[in-house]
Amino acid sequence: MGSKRKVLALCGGVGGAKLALGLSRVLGDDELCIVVNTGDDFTHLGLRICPDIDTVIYTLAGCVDTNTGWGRAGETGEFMASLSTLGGEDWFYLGDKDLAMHVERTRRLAAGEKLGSVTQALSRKLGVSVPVIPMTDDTLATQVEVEEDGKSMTLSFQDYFVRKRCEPKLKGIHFVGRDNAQPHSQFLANLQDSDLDLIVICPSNPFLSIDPILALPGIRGILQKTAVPVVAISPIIGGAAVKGPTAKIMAELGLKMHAMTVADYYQDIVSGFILDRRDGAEAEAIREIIPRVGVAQTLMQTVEDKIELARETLDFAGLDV
Ligand code: FO1
Repeated sequence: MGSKRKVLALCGGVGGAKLALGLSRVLGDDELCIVVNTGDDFTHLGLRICPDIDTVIYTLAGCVDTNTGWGRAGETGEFMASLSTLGGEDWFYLGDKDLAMHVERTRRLAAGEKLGSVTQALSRKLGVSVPVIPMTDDTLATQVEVEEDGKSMTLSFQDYFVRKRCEPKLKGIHFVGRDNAQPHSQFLANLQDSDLDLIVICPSNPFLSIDPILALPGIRGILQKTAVPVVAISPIIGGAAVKGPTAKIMAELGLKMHAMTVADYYQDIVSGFILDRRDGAEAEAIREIIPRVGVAQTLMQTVEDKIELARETLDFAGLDV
């Protein structure tokens, strides 16, 4: 291995966490920092739930439920079943093991600890040594404008995503608190580090998972101006989303399911873009708007796939691998 590398990864939930795992296997703990979306966070049953942070931690700790991509492997549902029997709110599934995470996080936050410090403590307890940082210690909440039965309404992200299973027609996305939420100090320190070699935008949903990070005051401007390479990996594979409601959401926002749509969305902040082989025909057109375009196998089913995409991303950016 050559000299030390320094990489900052911006990450949402399931798809992003997979590449974060690959990067963590290729880079040392002092070479990688993962900044995670907290726009999906909410308070439910009195507990502070941070789905994307937990997805990243569980994935890196090797205890994520690989069927869903979120929650813990080998989970039991005694709490949920009992809650259901009592007529409690059971639309958001909290497994017994996962529940402990939310209880301990809520206790620490109530005692005055900041989310970043809580996240670091809990991830360390689960054996994760690479820094996992919430994008902010403050509250920036993703809300959606939807139309249901001819009526317009505003829903919190999890109400829309889980309770209503993304069924209402999506009209718009807002980030409540965006003007007052400060980027996490470690996030800013990494962005301003003169040794930083690369910023990776993981293959998460650009509109729901990455945009909240970019919406924090100053972040988009820093990315537009930085001399550090910024490389985004397209979450679209073969003109489709790997999983989940991305296709429906993009159609409702009037966007085509093409890698080009994502490239277009990121063009003012990235210097490089990696798309899947299956979308390779779009590479030439994307080169017109982003200087460097690479093609790779971006479907990450196995750990080896995740490591390989991480290696290809670093190599694409000219870093030693
Ligand atoms: N997603 C679901 O579709 N249904 C659930 O009941 C659910 C519970 C849940 C609990 C903890 C957690 O960390 C994530 C959970 N998710 C669930 C996933 C989550 O809503 C979304 O995947 C993310 O917010 C989008 O990145």
